[in-house]
Amino acid sequence: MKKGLFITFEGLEGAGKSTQIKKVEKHLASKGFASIVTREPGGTFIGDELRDILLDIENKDIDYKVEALFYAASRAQLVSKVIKPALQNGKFVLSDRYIDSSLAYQSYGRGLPLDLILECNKWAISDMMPDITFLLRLGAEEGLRRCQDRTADRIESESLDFHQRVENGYDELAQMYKDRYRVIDAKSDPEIVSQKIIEEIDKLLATAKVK
Ligand code: T5A
Repeated sequence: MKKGLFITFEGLEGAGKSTQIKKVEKHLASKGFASIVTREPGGTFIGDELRDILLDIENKDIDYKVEALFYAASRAQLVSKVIKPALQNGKFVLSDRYIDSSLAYQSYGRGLPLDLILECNKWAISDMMPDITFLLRLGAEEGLRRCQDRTADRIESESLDFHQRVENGYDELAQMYKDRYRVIDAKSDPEIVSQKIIEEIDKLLATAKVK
């Protein structure tokens, strides 16, 4: 069965994930590879409904367990309806956030047990892990500063302390999953960031012998 590559982008708010995904999509297209772009939470009808609930600033009293389960539910729907079929059709999937966001935000940020968040999400994604994960590394203060011109959603409006716990969480995850993670300094100009990401993707294409 044909199988495309599954590439995820992680990092704090304002790290530049969406900006970089557009560049990667273009690069892949220039090499003749078809890709789809997904974002989390959301990307399906059910997922978008959950996204509205999760990001609505009015829902301040949402229980952390419910928050974690809603993110996992949105992901389960996305994997079964969009990601899995696309990969099976030989497409590349570029996902703006995935399982690592739940590990970073719901475990390191909220303080929920890492093993439970991991297990529940592995079940949600039917063990469909990314081939490679780019962590766009940027300090929490800088990331929030980049987003200050727009209205903050429920997670973005959390304290700096929360965002710093998420930042540290990502650093730990990058150590834990060294083989899968590529840590990219996201402070530089978007073109420089993009060059580094594309170099890594080209290496992966060469080793994965994708045709
Ligand atoms: N969440 C999500 C969880 O808690 N658990 C989960 O399991 C999941 C999946 C999603 C929220 O949900 C949380 C995390 C999030 O808080 P969202 O709106 O989808 O909310 O938020 P983000 O994914 O964080 O999207 P952002 O738009 O905030 O960040 P991006 O995509 O990383 O940044 P981007 O590309 O939009 O750029 C932001 C700004 O910075 C500029 C851009 O022009 C833009 O203005 N920029 C740069 N400026 C200088 N230098 C660069 N290199 C730049 N790159 C981009």
